[in-house]
Amino acid sequence: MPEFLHYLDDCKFILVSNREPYEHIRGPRGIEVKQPAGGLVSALDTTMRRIHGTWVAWGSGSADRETSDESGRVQVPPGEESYTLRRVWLENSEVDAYYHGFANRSLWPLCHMLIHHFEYRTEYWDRYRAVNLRFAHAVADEAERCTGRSMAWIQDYHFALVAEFLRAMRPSLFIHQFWHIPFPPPDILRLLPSGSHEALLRGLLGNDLMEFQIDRHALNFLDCVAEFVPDAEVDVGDQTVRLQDRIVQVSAFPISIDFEKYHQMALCAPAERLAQTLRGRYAHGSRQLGVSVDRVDYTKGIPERLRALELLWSEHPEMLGRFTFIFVCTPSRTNLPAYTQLEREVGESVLAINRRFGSPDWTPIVLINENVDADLLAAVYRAADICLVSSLQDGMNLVAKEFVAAQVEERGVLLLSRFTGAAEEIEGAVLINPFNVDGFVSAIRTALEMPAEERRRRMRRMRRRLQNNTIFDWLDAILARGADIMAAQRPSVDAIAAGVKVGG
Ligand code: ADQ
Repeated sequence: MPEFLHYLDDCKFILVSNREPYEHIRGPRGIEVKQPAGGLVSALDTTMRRIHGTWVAWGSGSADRETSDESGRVQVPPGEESYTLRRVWLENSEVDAYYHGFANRSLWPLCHMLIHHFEYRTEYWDRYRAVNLRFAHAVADEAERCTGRSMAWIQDYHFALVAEFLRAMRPSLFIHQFWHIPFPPPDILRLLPSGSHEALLRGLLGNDLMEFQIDRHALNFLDCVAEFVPDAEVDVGDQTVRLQDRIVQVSAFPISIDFEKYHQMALCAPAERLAQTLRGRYAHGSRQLGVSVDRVDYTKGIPERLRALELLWSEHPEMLGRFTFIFVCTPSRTNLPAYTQLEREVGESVLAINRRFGSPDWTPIVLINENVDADLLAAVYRAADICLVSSLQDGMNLVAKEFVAAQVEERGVLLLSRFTGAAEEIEGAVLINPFNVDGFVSAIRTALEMPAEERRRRMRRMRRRLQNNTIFDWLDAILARGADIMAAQRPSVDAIAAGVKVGG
């Protein structure tokens, strides 16, 4: 892991995300601490422990209030206390309108260009603004507590308006934001009621640096700014926006995973034993093993994947019994009807496929409907011969990268939707268009029939790429770029601090 402290010099680092890294929960045995699963939280937590920054997040745990001080602050991790977690309190009605509402019913489908799922309510937008303002106040307060310049790093689409609010409160703060999901072109963003698409863009232009997964998303953002923010000057070649007297830089930084961790988890003896057991059970003889892993989400192309499998087995009966598919599919966002309905549909389709094609010695699809620990996932990835990622749109898709990192025997073929950020970054996968079911079916056949040597060649190429582009390289690139821009801004920031108008 690279050392990040030197980028920050004497400046305080404030991270902002919707989810908190530690939740205090009241359980039968008293208060317990829970760390949410996920590679991103764990990589950011490791970094925060080293740089002793402050993490501002929604205090969502049932015992969060009683474990924090009157400003919502608590030292974490428990027992180590190396950085500050500053919790922001939200009422249930605010979570409904800001998080389940504007973030997940409006922005999420819009950014993924799945507009039939797009819903907008004035209340969603009003609450989103109010919650973003509250987060901005919390960050400004944290920045106030230190003498030097601070750097605020905002995560994701829950906080499109925070940077602009913050800039008005603390003009000298360095603010940047990583947008984890795609950014839509102007014709899609204009579905937001007039006024709110411009407000959203102005919110993001409060940043000094806007970070996207891939260039295409950055270019969509620049196109939207050119179209909807009349006083902004966009330079597409330089990827900058001039707004009033400020320059906003826009860039792509493809996120990744902790490659070494996944590699080691897949390599260890228990994972090897489990992979053998799985192969013995589901892929004996010439039978192969397929895998897919996702949250149940309409962006992930799950019905499209099931349709392709159904068509494969109905149109090519010689493929019956040739492979078993492990479908790891965790329910998510279960308070939104679109998600519960999809979960029901997935369960029903799997049952129907298994009834139609299964035989006494073969179950075509094994559905695992729950959250699976990362070390178990690593063993499943290791055991597989093919992995299907069929997102209709996806910012990056970390499952694709985890599969590659866990393929220690270099046997597996990655079938990857061309609409994922990962498809634009790594070479060696078999690319698919999930909307083209016949193409999808023939790609599955190609993968199943691919000779071992070609599989190895492709997998090696992808592994080499990911080994040198881990989540820590991603963090390093972002912080290095932030530090460069901060250094270049120093004279004008000093002038702001001194109350002098630059060039005046
Ligand atoms: P997600 O939409 O959640 O992330 P993805 O990038 O695939 O999508 O990450 C999912 C993570 O959850 C992976 O680490 C995976 O292992 C884990 N996961 C999924 N199902 C699981 C299960 N059943 N059990 C255990 N773990 C499971 C958003 C964007 C992506 C972007 C990431 C990071 O939508 O495009 O890649 O953020 O920026």
